[in-house]
Amino acid sequence: MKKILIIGSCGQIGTELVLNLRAKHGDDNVYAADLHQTCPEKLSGGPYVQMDILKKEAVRDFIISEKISEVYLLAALLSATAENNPGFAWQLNMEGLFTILDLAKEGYLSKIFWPSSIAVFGPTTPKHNTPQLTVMEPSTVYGISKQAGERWCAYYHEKYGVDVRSIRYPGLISYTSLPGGGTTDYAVDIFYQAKLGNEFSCFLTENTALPMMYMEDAIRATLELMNAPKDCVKVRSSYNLSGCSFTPTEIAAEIQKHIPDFKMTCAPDFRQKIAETWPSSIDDSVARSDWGWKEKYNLEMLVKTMLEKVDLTLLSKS
Ligand code: NAD
Ligand code: AKB
Repeated sequence: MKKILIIGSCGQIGTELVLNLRAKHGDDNVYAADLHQTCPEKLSGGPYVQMDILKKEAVRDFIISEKISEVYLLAALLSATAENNPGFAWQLNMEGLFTILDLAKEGYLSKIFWPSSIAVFGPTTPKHNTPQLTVMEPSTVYGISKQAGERWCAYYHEKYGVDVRSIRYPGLISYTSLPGGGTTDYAVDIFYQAKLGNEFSCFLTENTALPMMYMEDAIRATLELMNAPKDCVKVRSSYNLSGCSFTPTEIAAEIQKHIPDFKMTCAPDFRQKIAETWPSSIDDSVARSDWGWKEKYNLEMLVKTMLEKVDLTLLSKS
């Protein structure tokens, strides 16, 4: 049985990824790790370890002594938070990646997953149907760290044969945990305010279209990529992946089909500038042909599911 470690497991992606991997590989074989001292209730069905990815020697000791064979490295500062602390964002987003890539290079790990983002693209990138290979001049520290990370992943694969796999996730929408400081977070926050019966103040302008994806699709894509035969994974930087793209006006209109009184106003802040540099839609034809990716959720399904599942008690726990 392989042993899997998810670093940054208490976050938006990690919470769901741990549960999915445990269902597949057995609770005891999937270790959740995060900065938090205590294990969140949702992850208490299997092993949990308090871990700081920046404590390199402790991370190495744990992975080697526990004979971990696969790592999903999720710990990072996201776009909005990173802009407020660029130096630390660069340190966190890069140093941890080298620690894990080096362990794989030395033969301790057989496979790594490391997520990239649509933030690797920038203002000079074609905005619509952004291709897999295109101009990439990111203008945020988060985007720069993801682009550099992609190049290092490709380098470690090419030079040292490291089996590292990656997806450029769009903005992810989920109900299990709250998002962690991104530019796409409005598309999660909107559901809580709609269910509370509040007017929603959106930090982007009405017509800012961004690529988004429902979490179930993102987790399925991650597992499909990780399970794909090595030869099918031809892109070792990171794969474009598309779910559905929409604007704040479009998601609000879809919510109004279920909650007719729902109202949204827009008060753009610094995140608007970030969003303007990102694509509005993504061409993921390479992921489709290399490992058979196909999304399931469109905007209509996403909104219906989120309105059913969003749990307002999460707000008081955060
Ligand atoms: P998140 O902010 O919700 O979770 C990150 C987790 O990492 C948190 O639980 C945090 O406590 C933990 N963490 C932070 N510093 C740590 C450290 N030093 N050591 C160990 N753990 C630490 O983020 P997320 O949304 O789950 O994103 C996970 C990854 O996916 C990130 O690399 C992010 O860039 C990428 N990504 C996310 C999205 C999205 O929409 N959620 C989109 C594109 C890419
Ligand atoms: C963010 O907005 O920072 C993330 C992302 C798209 O990487 N959701």
